[in-house]
Amino acid sequence: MTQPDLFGESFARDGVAILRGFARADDVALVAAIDAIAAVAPFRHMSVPGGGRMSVAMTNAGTGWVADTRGYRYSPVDPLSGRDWPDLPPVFVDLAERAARVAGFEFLPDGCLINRYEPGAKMGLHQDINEGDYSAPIVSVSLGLPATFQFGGLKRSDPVEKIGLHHGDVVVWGGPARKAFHGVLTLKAGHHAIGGHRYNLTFRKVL
Ligand code: MD6
Ligand code: FE
Repeated sequence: MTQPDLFGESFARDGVAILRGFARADDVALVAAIDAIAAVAPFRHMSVPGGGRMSVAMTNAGTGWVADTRGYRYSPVDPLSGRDWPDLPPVFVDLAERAARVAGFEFLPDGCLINRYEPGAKMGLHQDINEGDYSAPIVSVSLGLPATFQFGGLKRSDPVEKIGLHHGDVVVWGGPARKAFHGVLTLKAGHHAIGGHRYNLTFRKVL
């Protein structure tokens, strides 16, 4: 899939569809839903097995992804409160289903990891390999400040390609790309109507 786009970049990778601006029409409702989730399950900087803390602040809806010094896993419960993560809001599920359908996937997510990047935050190269079903794609929604996403290969040492992700862009990622290494470069400071940060929603089918 080669997609010339609004920003003059094109990107082609089997299993990856970039839907430019797909979530823009729902941005106000999406941010309101993020705020409602964060009021119950606040953003926090999780610890990682190496002993550090992630620069990206995270929370979840549905089945949640958690990190601590013991490792990475999914949990129905927010370890901060001991209660279930907030439910996936309908505006989230509807967007993820529609984006997946446009990209050719039948997809009903059961979890959403919500990442908040303040300027200076980044996410190192990683694979998403804690889910139960790799036939399901991941749907990834970017809101707010733009970021540079890195797509690599199936080995950490494979070369990476950079792509700009802007407010409202949705990436649907599955099939042969499902276990590709990827990361996000350090977020640059800037101004955006939703605030001086970037949100990323990654929808998964965990169970
Ligand atoms: C981010 N996204 O965009 C981090 N993972 O902030 C991810 O780690 C990611 O966007 C799997 C599939 C799509 C993604
Ligand atoms: Fe990821």
